[in-house]
Amino acid sequence: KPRLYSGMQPSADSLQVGNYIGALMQWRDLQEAYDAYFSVVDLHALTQPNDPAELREKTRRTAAQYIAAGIEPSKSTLYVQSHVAAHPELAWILSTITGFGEAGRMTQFKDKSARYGVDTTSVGLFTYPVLMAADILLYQTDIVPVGDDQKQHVELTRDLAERFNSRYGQTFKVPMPVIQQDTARIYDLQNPTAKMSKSAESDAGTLWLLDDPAVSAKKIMRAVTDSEGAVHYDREQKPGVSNLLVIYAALTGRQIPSIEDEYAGRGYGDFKKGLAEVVVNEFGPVRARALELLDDKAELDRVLAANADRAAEVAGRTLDDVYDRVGLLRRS
Ligand code: AQP
Repeated sequence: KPRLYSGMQPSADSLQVGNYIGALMQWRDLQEAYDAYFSVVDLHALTQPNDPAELREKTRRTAAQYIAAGIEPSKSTLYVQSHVAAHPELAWILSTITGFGEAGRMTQFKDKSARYGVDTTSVGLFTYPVLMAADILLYQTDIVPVGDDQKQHVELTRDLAERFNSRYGQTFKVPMPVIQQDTARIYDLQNPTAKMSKSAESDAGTLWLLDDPAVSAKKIMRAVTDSEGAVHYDREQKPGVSNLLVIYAALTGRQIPSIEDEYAGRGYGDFKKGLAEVVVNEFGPVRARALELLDDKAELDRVLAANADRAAEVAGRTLDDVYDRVGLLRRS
């Protein structure tokens, strides 16, 4: 089977609906046809300020939500990035073939460092894309499903793989990004032109997977719409209603026109009630399963350890090859 690699940062207690629709639903489908590696990228999360105890908890919670959403740890390799030491080890080697200017051109770094200011921007944030390249290349990955905000990082990964291969001989597979469609992009319920995001700090605009169902329903009923009163899709003129339609369609597997037809001549109240029901039905079981998994932390940790062993074996083979090729004297 071809290989797939993807991951998420444990940057909040709960994942949000954008993570579910934009990533987890696809991962769940793709794990059938691919030898899939899904990582909780905790080393990446260290590029933001973190409380240590909270980061540990968020890491477990993120893993539990992967499983609750249908990623099967017996089918896919679902592990915590820091459990496999080869990630930062390969990142170091790759950093020695990455240009300073090349890394400086990454738009995510430019955006975030502009936001934080130069004194609070870490070197870790600067080298984040190199660690991401290591994540992907360690597994001889064929495809990397990501949002379009990550496309540039996958391009860098490809450049680094090609550079290394041409300098030291064929070592890495050059991976392909698989960019999610625009219709899989979910926006903030209160500010429907901004991407829904774990770190947006807009609680009323974010549908959390682990929200109490009554809370999710209330957030949907209060979602920003417009004064037209007609349920139809128009991203430009009606971003709020369009966003709700996209969520509805994604969670039910229905086409948007069929949902528009169902709610033709009915108000937003009815439509939102319908969507609230869909959301509660979808996430109720996911939430229950995640909480159940989190009730038995020892078992969850055992599953993660076994998966990390599997990942470490594959990653270790690539790292060994790399160390040989660059000329490091191997310990006998
Ligand atoms: N709103 C979204 N719509 C569709 N897909 C989304 N993803 C994230 N938000 C949406 C996809 O989820 C995966 C994990 O990405 P992430 O960990 O960067 O998610 P985030 O919620 O955006 O988290 P942060 O911590 O707030 O990250 P930054 O700081 O990067 O914005 C990806 O596949 C992503 O496409």
